[in-house]
Amino acid sequence: MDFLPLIKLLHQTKHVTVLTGAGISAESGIPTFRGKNGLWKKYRAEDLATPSAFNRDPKLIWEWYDWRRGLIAPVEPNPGHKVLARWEKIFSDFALITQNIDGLHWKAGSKNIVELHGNIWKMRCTEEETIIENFDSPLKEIPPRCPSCGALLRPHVVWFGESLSPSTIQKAFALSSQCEVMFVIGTSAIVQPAASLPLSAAEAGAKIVEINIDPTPLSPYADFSFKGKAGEILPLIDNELRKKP
Ligand code: BV8
Repeated sequence: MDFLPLIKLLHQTKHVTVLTGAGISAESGIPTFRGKNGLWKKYRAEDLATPSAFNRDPKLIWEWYDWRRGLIAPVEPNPGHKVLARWEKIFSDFALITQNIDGLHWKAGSKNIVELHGNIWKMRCTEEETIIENFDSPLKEIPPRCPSCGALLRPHVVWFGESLSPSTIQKAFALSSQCEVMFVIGTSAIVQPAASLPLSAAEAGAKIVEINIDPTPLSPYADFSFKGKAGEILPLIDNELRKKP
């Protein structure tokens, strides 16, 4: 794989934005959504990750999130997450936008993260809208209840058919349309509005760098496309970047 043209570009680049999906956490042992033994294969997204599914059977939905929390709790960030945490320090203007709710970018040391779809370690009171951080795995009580008012808590994530928070989506589109280079790592680029972020970056003149084990609907728009695992390719690019230009 020839990284030189990209490395040359990155040595002249100040503003880098990265968009990640489930693929960057795959090498940490977390199943992706649409990949082999992907989460959705066992459950249809619209059956579980929707407000109507939660209203219909909050216990079932919390059993599903408790199961996913149990998958995520013991795993560690992989070299892909760690390189992005390092890049936050070496590029003067670096932003990380993730669709992942697993919190592994935080665990890897990234600080400047836009979590588009929320975080599985946060819960929200369905009455007071207060947000509570909870790392219990397994959950002590299913469904969990608000410690102050006793109302049902829900996962602080964005479900299908629910809008993203306006401030979050505005920030994500701003970071996309102002960057010089946008990395798109481990996403099938299907779920909206996340999948439109790279297109708005390209429209604004940014170079698109896609890293994925498979082609995606975004591949035709990518200026650089590296086919392979994020946890292997990002360290290779980083090694080249460390070499003096
Ligand atoms: C909204 C949190 C306004 C919850 C998630 C028809 C057309 C267009 C849009 C719609 C439509 N119908 C409905 C919509 C809107 C819908 C949507 O986009 N649906 C899709 C399915 C068509 N979007 C919404 O509902 C959004 N809200 O639009 O509000 C509105 C309201 C009402 C009606 C209309 C509009 C909310 C979307 C957010 C939903 N919540 N997660 C939870 O997780 O429980 S989405 C969830 O799925 C993830 O967060 C992520 O975003 C998505 C999964 O995608 P990826 O992360 O990309 O994962 P995937 O498995 O698909 O792919 C993994 C990739 O990695 C693959 O390409 C694979 O090759 C690669 N890979 C694997 N291993 C590696 C690797 N790459 C590198 N290295 C490896 N090792």
